[in-house]
Amino acid sequence: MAILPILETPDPRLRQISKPVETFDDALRTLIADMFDTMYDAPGIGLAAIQVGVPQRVLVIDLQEPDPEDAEGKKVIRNPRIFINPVFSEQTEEHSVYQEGCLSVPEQYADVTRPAEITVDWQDEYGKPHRERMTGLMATCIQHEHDHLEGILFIDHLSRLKRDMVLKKLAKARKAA
Ligand code: GNR
Ligand code: NI
Repeated sequence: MAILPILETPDPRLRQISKPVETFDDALRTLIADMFDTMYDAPGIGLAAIQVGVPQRVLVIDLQEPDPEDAEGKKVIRNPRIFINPVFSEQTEEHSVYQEGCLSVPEQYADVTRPAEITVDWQDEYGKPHRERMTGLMATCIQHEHDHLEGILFIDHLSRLKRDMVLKKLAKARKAA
């Protein structure tokens, strides 16, 4: 178990293009376990390996909101998902708008428009291939995570004006901290 430091913008490592995973070994599975620890601790609903400084095409997602126990100590059932070397096809013309955030752009949120549905091919941690049609928040989240593999952040989808507003607010929040 290890909680890894999360890179934040404008760290240039976040702009790297991540490389396909070719070796499905114990080191990969340790990385994935550490990514889940880091994501749940943050807390967040997704994490790309490059956000912890590893430029490999590995994503983890758990759309269940984050605390394993809520205020009343009720257990939230976790649904951890692993996506290695994800590839998209058959995206819809229809788009959806979601207020996105990113652990690498801490505590800043903005509406992002993306295809509402998308088909994803990927491999699991043993290299086995999978395909699934993604909708709703999962479609949004996996597109946000896939962007990280290409060095793209959600703020890159905003107008320059909105992006500058977000970056200004981030700078102000950091100064106050
Ligand atoms: O925790 C996260 N929440 C979120 C909300 C809307 C759309 C995407 C996300 S992903 C984000 C965690 C993160 O930065 N993943 O890269
Ligand atoms: Ni992100």
